[in-house]
Amino acid sequence: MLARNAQTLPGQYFRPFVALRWLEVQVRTLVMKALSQCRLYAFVDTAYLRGRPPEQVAKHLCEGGADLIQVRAKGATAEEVRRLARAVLAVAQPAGVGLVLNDYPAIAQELGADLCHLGQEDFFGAGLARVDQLGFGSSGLRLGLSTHHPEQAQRSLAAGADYIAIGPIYPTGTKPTAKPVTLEYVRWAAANVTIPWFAIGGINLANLREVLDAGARRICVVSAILNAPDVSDACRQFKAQIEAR
Ligand code: TZP
Ligand code: MG
Repeated sequence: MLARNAQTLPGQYFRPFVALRWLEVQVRTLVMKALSQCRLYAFVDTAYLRGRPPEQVAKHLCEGGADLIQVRAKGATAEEVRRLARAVLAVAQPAGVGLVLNDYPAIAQELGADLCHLGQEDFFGAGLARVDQLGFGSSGLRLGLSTHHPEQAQRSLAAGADYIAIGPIYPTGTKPTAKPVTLEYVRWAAANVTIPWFAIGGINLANLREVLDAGARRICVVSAILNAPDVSDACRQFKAQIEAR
């Protein structure tokens, strides 16, 4: 942190002080929180846009206090994903909200996203064993992995994932074929996972409390936010309950 009190500085240092202070503010607003400090992970999922412009939804998520936004576009072409991610990034990054791109590590790297998210099959099924094999190099791109079982969590940690998702906790229309992992897996994660982890799947304002009671500190929410009449307000309600812990 720079000197807080410019009045105590001799005159010749005042201009550099102001310039550095300005730079500090610019950097801080452009940089997302540490993952460990991210509590609410929201989505721009094309399945729930219903004609709304993605940048408008992203703006509402940011205003409501989302710490991370994932761009998820199942069935879209790579070019559509690129366009969508670029639009959301232009809103999220200046707001200090991290952008996670689902499924497309090369596009995530190309656009300067903060993170990429992959499923177990996308990563281990492609023959990868360690995150550094993705060749992110000095780009600073980080990786999150979905997990559905303690063994998958353990191998994801060993691979060097930056965070893992634990779910789906409950049945969910967003991933209708996935078998719920139940709160049992949340309790296991709370006792055993040593990197940031997010509970996901079927979480809404009515069951959030029991997910937090089971030990989750970080929550992913897709449909309960994107289907809410007021996206910002829904985010605020999730954030308030999560941060009350
Ligand atoms: N991975 C596990 S469950 C899930 C994903 C992407 C969907 C979560 O969506 P929702 O609408 O919050 O249940
Ligand atoms: Mg995937």
